[in-house]
Amino acid sequence: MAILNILEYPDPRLRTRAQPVDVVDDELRRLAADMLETMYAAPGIGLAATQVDVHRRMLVADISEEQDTPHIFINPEILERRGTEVMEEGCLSVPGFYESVTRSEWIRVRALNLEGASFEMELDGLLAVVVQHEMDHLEGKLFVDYLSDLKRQRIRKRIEKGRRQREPATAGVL
Ligand code: K1U
Ligand code: ZN
Repeated sequence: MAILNILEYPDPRLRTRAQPVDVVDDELRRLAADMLETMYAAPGIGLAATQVDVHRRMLVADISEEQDTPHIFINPEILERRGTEVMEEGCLSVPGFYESVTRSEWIRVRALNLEGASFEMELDGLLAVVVQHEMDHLEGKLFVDYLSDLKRQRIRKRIEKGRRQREPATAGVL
């Protein structure tokens, strides 16, 4: 297994719409294992393939404290949704920022599992929020898109400033 690089906002590759998975094969199963390892190491409670620069419709999630209840959704679709709730969200691609986002409170999702079999699952609470957040990633959408332009610009500037400070000073070396 491997820990994959997570793209950071405002990387334009995060805006790519992921393509449906045609075949669930060993390569996809390896990617799912690598995504779970990457999510657990981060640490995070969800990860979409888009965030590791693979533009296929797959997401992983695990909200358990013990990191022992992984969920994998391939080609996920929301069949039904009910209610709304506001929850504070974070994102491994927008590190260090947490903001309130309104999502559906309850969803019924259909997806494929790692054997390529279709399943349906009813979700509520944090897992429903995480799955909706990850499904947005597969559409090239980020939680910062729900914020005001001002808030989004502030977050973008702080992330870019942090990146500049972490980068080695190469200016003037040539
Ligand atoms: O970047 C991502 O998509 C992962 C993201 C998922 C998420 C969290 C909260 C609300 C909606 C979606 C994260 O995992 S951010 C990190 C985080 O929330 C967390 C990390 C460790 C323990 C508990 C939470
Ligand atoms: Zn995210």
